[in-house]
Amino acid sequence: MPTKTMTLRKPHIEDGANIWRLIRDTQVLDLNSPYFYLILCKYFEDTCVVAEEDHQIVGFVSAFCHPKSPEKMFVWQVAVDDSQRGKGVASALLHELVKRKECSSVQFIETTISPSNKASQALFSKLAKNLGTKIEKTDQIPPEIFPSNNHETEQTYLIGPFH
Ligand code: 9YT
Repeated sequence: MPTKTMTLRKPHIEDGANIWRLIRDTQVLDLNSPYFYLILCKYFEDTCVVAEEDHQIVGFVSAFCHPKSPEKMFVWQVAVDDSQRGKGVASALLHELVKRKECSSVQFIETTISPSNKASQALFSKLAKNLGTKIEKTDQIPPEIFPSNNHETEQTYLIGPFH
C-alpha cells in the first residue's frame, strides 16, 4: 500500500464548496453559508490552510489578521475530517499557518472555543506550549447575544506573544 501524503496549502475559491461540506460534517462547528467559505478562500487565502489527501479536503483552518492590530490573528474555525482523527492534522494546520511568511509579523493568536469543545481547548494549549508561550482566557461572547437561544458561550483565548 503506498503511503498517502497530506498536502497543506492555501485554499482557492474552487475549494469553498468542499470546505463548506467539511464544516457541515463536523457537526460541532457553526456552519456558515457556502458563499462565506468561497469568499474566505478568495480573499483570505494567506491566513487559511487546507489539508488535502488523495484530492480530498480533510482539514481546514480559517483565520484573519485584526484590521486594526495586524500582529494579532484571529483563528476562526479549525476542522478535521473524522477519517483523520488522531493524526495531528489540526496541529499541523496551525503550525503551517504560524510559519507562513505572510504571517511572520503575527505575535498573538486569538480564538474562541465553546466550553464543551475540549479537543479544541487541548489543541490550542498544545500550540501555546509548542510555541513556548502562554495561553489565557480573556472575554466571553455570551449565549444571549446570538439570534438563537441555544448557542453555547464562546470563550476567547489569547496565545502569545511568539515569533
Ligand atoms: C477554533 C474554533 O474552531 N472555534 C469555533 C468557533 C465557533 N464555534 C465556530 O465558528 O464554529
